[in-house]
Amino acid sequence: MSAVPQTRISEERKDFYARIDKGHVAPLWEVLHELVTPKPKTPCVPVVWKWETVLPWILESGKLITAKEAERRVLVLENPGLRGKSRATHSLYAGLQLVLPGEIAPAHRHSQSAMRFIVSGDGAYTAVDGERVTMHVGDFIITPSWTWHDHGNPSKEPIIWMDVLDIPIVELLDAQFMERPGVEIQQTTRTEGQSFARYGNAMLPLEFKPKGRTSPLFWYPYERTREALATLAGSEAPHPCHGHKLQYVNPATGGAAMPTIGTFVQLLPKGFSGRDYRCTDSTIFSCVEGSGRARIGAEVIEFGPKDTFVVPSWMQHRFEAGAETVLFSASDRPVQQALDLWREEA
Ligand code: 1HN
Repeated sequence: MSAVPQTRISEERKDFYARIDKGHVAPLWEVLHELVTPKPKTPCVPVVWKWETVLPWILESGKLITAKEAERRVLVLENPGLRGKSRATHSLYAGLQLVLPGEIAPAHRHSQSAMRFIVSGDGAYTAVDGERVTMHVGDFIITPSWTWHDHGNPSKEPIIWMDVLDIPIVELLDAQFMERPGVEIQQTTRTEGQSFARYGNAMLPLEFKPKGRTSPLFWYPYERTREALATLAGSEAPHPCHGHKLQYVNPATGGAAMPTIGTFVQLLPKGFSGRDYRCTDSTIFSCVEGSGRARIGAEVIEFGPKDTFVVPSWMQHRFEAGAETVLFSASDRPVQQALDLWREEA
C-alpha cells in the first residue's frame, strides 16, 4: 500500500497535468486504454435505411432544390453513431443521390474517389473523363480520384443511386482537392462503351499503361454480374458465411477495383442460413433483389430491395435469406489490406 494518500497523488497529478497542458503536452497513461484497445472500438453502429422511409424524403428533396443548385442533390446516410459527420461508417461516406428527368449535375473533380451503385431508375448517364455511361439498376460505376464527372438524366423517370466516397479517409490524410471547370457538361471524347470494349472482356489493349491503381474499367453492368452469380449459384455450393460472393476487381491488376473502396456482390440462395462471420472492415450493404435478415451482434436487421444497411467492424454477423437475394457491398478493405491491418474470422 502506498504511504501517500491517493487524493494527494491525484492533486499532485492534476497540478502536473495542468502545467504541462499549457505547453501542449499530455500524459499518455490517462488515455492509453482508449487509444489502444484489445479489439476494434468503432463508433459505427448497425443501422438500416429502409427504402420505403427514405424514398419519400429523396423525392421531396427534388421539390426543394434542383440538382444544379445543389451541385449534388444527395441525402447523406449518417450512421447513428457518427451523426453530423457525414459518414455511413467511420471511414466511408454514403448518400442517395437523385437526378430528375431533364436535370444535370454539373462537372467537377476531386481527389476523393467515388462509386455509384444504381438503386432505382433507368436511362440517366454519368460521364467520367470524357466517356458517358447509361445507368441501369444494379450497375456499379467508378469515378476515379481526380477525374472530371457530371451526371444527366435525359430519361423520363427519376434516377436514384447510392454514392460511396472515401471522404473520411482523404480527410484523415489532409489530401483534399476539388476543382470546378468553366463548363457544366463535359465534352465527350470517347464513344459510350469504349472503356468496356477495352477492359471489360478479360482483354487489354496492347499499349495499355495504368494511370493509377483504379480500374480502367469504370462500369460493371449488373446484367453481367447477375449472370455470373446465377451461373455460380447453379453450379457450386455456397460459402457457409457469404453465399456466392464475388469482388469487383481492376482487370489490369486483379486487385480491388478502387484503391480505397472494396466492392463486392453476393447471392444468398433462397432459404440460406449463414454462419457467423466478422471482419475489420465496416461494410455498407445495398440489397438489389430478394429479402432477408442480418443478425449483427444482438441486433436483427430486416432488409428488402433497395434497403441500405451497415455492419460495423469486427461485429459477428450472419445472413438469412427468405428469397434468393443479391447484396452489393462496399468497405475500406483495400486500405486495410494495403496496410496489413485487415482481419477476418469465420
Ligand atoms: C460528389 O462529387 C458526388 O459526383 C456525390 O455525384 C456525392 C459527396 C461529397 C462530395 C462530392 C457526385 C458527393 C460528391
